Amino acid sequence: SKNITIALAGNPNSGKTTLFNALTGARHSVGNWPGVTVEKKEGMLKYKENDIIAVDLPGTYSLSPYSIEEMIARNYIVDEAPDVVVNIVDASNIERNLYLSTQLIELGKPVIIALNMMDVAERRGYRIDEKKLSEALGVPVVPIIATQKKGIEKLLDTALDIVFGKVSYNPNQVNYGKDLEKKIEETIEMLRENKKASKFNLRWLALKVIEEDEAVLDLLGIAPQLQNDEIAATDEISLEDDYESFIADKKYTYVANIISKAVKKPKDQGLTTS
Ligand code: GDP
Ligand code: K
Ligand code: MG
Repeated sequence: SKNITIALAGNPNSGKTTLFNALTGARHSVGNWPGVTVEKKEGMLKYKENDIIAVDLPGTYSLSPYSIEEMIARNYIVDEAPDVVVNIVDASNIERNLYLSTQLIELGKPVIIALNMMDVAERRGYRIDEKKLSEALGVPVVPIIATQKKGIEKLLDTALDIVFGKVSYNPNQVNYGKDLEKKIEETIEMLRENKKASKFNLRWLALKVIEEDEAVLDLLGIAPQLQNDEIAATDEISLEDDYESFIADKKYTYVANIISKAVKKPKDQGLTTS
């Protein structure tokens, strides 16, 4: 048995709080995140002899440095190092939700996708191949219906499998193309010399340095590198782009490609009544 911390992350209205309540029942406390008036919910449960702490992170569409909620979510994951990040994905809105998933996976902590609202997705005629989705992302995917407490045990068993090393965790990474991948490699090499970088996932950190993410540059004590001058030098990245939007576009393309393989959408989407 073990003490295990599970962070619940996902888009607003994906069902995080419903899942949190299903997991923890009345055994939870509500407070604020330090220094801000954003609600923090933390709860306890016992599962198969393990003491599990569940933390309901603020709902976000992204993990940029521009919003307090997004900073809280990402700082919690990178600084507090939960054993598992459960990413609640609204199956009825899957393409939009998976954009955040790609960002959560890049943080480097183990991610499990809890594919929620399966009832809604089915009613709307979506057919989601969970196995293909899991293979494409390289992370476990567990379908759930949080309001009916369906799939919760499977979700917890999957979390335990990861924590106890019964399944290996080898996520797939977004491929940003030859030019940017080379720059990521170079940036990682540069970061190996930075003591403050050592406790973070270097690929994630490198992407943030390239995006000139202010919070990460501050944290590492390095200046922006006038990246835009170098953009012109590559074939794949056009002058109008900045790295941040280039990287976001690549994530959207990656997600769209996964959706085309793993999800069948209803043909008459515009005509559904739900
Ligand atoms: P949060 O913003 O991520 O915390 O989302 P909530 O837990 O507040 O859920 C948003 C809404 O979706 C609420 O009305 C829930 O009752 C509903 N909901 C959550 N999970 C499910 C589900 O699996 N199926 C259905 N039909 N509704 C759900
Ligand atoms: K909400
Ligand atoms: Mg909530």
